[in-house]
Amino acid sequence: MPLTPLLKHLTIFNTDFLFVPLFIFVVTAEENKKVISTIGSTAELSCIYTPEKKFILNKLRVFWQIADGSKPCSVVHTFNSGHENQSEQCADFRNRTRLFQDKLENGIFSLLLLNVSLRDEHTYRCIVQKKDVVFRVIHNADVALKVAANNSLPVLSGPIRIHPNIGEEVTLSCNYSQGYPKPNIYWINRTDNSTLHPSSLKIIQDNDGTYSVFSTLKIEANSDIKVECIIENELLQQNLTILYSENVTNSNSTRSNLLDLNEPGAQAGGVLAIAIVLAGLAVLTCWLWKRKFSRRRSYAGN
Ligand SMILES: *C1O[C@H](CO)[C@@H](O)[C@H](O)[C@H]1NC(C)=O
Ligand SMILES: *[C@@H]1O[C@H](CO)[C@@H](O)[C@H](O)[C@H]1NC(C)=O
Ligand SMILES: *[C@@H]1O[C@H](CO)[C@@H](O)[C@H](O)[C@H]1NC(C)=O
Ligand SMILES: *[C@@H]1O[C@H](CO)[C@@H](O)[C@H](O)[C@H]1NC(C)=O
Ligand SMILES: *[C@@H]1O[C@H](CO)[C@@H](O)[C@H](O)[C@H]1NC(C)=O
Ligand SMILES: *[C@@H]1O[C@H](CO)[C@@H](O)[C@H](O)[C@H]1NC(C)=O
Ligand SMILES: *[C@@H]1O[C@H](CO)[C@@H](O)[C@H](O)[C@H]1NC(C)=O
Ligand SMILES: *[C@@H]1O[C@H](CO)[C@@H](O)[C@H](O)[C@H]1NC(C)=O
Ligand SMILES: *[C@@H]1O[C@H](CO)[C@@H](O)[C@H](O)[C@H]1NC(C)=O
Ligand SMILES: *[C@@H]1O[C@H](CO)[C@@H](O)[C@H](O)[C@H]1NC(C)=O
Repeated sequence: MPLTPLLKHLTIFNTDFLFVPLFIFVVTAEENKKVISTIGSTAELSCIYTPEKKFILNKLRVFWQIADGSKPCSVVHTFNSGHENQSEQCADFRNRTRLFQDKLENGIFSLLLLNVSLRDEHTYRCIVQKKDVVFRVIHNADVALKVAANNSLPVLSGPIRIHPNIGEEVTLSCNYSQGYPKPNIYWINRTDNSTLHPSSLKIIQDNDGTYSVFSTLKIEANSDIKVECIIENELLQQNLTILYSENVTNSNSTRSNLLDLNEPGAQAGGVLAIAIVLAGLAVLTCWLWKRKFSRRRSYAGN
């Protein structure tokens, strides 16, 4: 019984009929590329069409446009018959776009977009025309630009250079700013790699579109603390981690004794105490002597 559907599948898969849509799928996957770029960096939007022979530049047009269609202005970069013509370029892209001038004739029409910002998240379309008698489209490609932000590192804080007492409640806080897209946060106990649940977690989107994270973790210091805060950027497949590590004091009495012995005041106090004891002993000895003598004297006097 279970064999029948499986066999059916295999038969269908082997027919040439199914091979056609599969082939089409491969082509679309190649032409619709995704590029991930971080804020402030330069993105390369790829558009490559390798010709049989070199292109003649004054018979070539390259248009880079925003393909979304939602924006009022869609012109990103224009190369027309041997010259760049940015008269129609959207103000957003002014001075931020470059073609590989010396590679155009080899069919490399890729665009460099400088100083990427969150507003640049679009699907871009490259349209290449070649003139034989009239200009005709010979190639087009779409590139989806995804923008990520990771310009800062998480900041983790807790009690600094104060060893918490055993059993004491300790609060750690982990902040992160200006991430994009919305980050994930994890607290990990590095002693056994278990996940800890934050006591508070606030993720807010700032005016510039980036996200900030504020999280706290309350733990009971039952043993030495080794806790990590992880900020995950799923788009970049990147984890930013920061570790908090602090040893706890085994018992409060041991701690205070150790501390006291190391303090100069305590040493002076110790010396004073010994002096007082010695003085007391001296006084006692004197008194005993005196008593002995006076007894003798009175005996002698009798
Ligand atoms: C710390 O000292 C207090 C009183 O001195 C005592 O009640 C408490 O049990 C001590 N804690 C530990 C962990 O030794
Ligand atoms: C640039 O293109 C505009 C129209 O899009 C045209 O009016 C202008 O003459 C062109 N400039 C050059 C230098 O070709
Ligand atoms: C573009 O660059 C030119 C020269 O480098 C400069 O004069 C112009 O102000 C710049 N435009 C913008 C919008 O930054
Ligand atoms: C990059 O773009 C931002 C705005 O998105 C601007 O504030 C900054 O000055 C630009 N940096 C450079 C080097 O042009
Ligand atoms: C952000 O990501 C880029 C690319 O993955 C990496 O080169 C850079 O070091 C990262 N920045 C920070 C602050 O981690
Ligand atoms: C995190 O942000 C909160 C609220 O702004 C602040 O009280 C705390 O000190 C910050 N922690 C760190 C480690 O910067
Ligand atoms: C971390 O794991 C160790 C070992 O399982 C455990 O003893 C300790 O209490 C844990 N720390 C926290 C803060 O949960
Ligand atoms: C915890 O995970 C790290 C890598 O993420 C590994 O190096 C370490 O040995 C692990 N520790 C334990 C106690 O499983
Ligand atoms: C980041 O860390 C989390 C928690 O340990 C893990 O689930 C995730 O797979 C990590 N992501 C990457 C890209 O390493
Ligand atoms: C905690 O104690 C271990 C040895 O017991 C030492 O190696 C480590 O440096 C200490 N860590 C801190 C933060 O004091």
